[in-house]
Amino acid sequence: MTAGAQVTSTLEQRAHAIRRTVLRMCRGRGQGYAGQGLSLADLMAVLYFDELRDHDHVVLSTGHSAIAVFAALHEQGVYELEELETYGMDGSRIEESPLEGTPGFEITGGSLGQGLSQAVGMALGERIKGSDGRVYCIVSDGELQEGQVWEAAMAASHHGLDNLVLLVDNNRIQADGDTAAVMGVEPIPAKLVAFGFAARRVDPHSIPELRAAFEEARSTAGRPSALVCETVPGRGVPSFEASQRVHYVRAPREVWDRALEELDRGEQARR
Ligand SMILES: Cc1ncc(C[n+]2csc(CCOP(=O)(O)OP(=O)(O)O)c2C)c(N)n1
Ligand SMILES: [Mg+2]
Repeated sequence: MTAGAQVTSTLEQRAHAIRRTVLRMCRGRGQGYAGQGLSLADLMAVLYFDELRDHDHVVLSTGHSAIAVFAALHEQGVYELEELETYGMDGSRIEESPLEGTPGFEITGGSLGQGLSQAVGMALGERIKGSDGRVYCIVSDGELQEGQVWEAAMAASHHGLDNLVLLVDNNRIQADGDTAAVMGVEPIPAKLVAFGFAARRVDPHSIPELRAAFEEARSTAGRPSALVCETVPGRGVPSFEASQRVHYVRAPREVWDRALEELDRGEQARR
């Protein structure tokens, strides 16, 4: 196996572990943001286990997608699985949308559309300090309907923030249905290019493609980068991909048990 193939295989195993944690988190209370967690797992694996360096920041603008970050932080040893299984329960630190003080999170999520503005401030701050810190900001397609995102995009390119990478979770759905039907946001890369970004679409379920895109972003000078990730809600659990193309999943325990089995079968077939 080549060195690159070895890294891919290790990161794929991480992504699988992240997906398992996502399903176990939802199984606890029988509900959660399963679609987002499953579809962001590969991105989380590459971000947290290949891309991030010491001074870097992850700004999760899409607060409700925290489940994916929690699952990645479990892989890093920040959270125990037992605690993650209290996801969304009264009194738990593991909230569906995290707070600024929740370990591993830099901003309070929940009110959508604000994270890129905060990420721009952080990226500018890193540059002013003379630090090599980079900022990775995750926004959703639904958030792109908010004007504040585009003000922030304008500021990012005005300041030439090449230490900022915008990651768009373009899953093509939002709480009220298909994004294209609610209020279309495409063509996203062309819009971001017009705002001064180096922007491209990425298959976020291909580890090699993600790694190459991050590498390209790292070598882009003088402007921010954006990776428009064509995420598949529920990715990795075929029955979820087919029938849970929804914002939020509520289901009895057997459904989560079956999903875990499906996920493991898929992983065994891949190996
Ligand atoms: C400022 C703001 N407006 C409205 C909402 C209500 N809301 C919660 S999730 C959501 C859908 C947003 O779309 P997206 O993030 O693409 O949803 P997903 O693909 O993750 O289902 C909305 C409108 C909110 N949380 N914040
Ligand atoms: Mg969406």
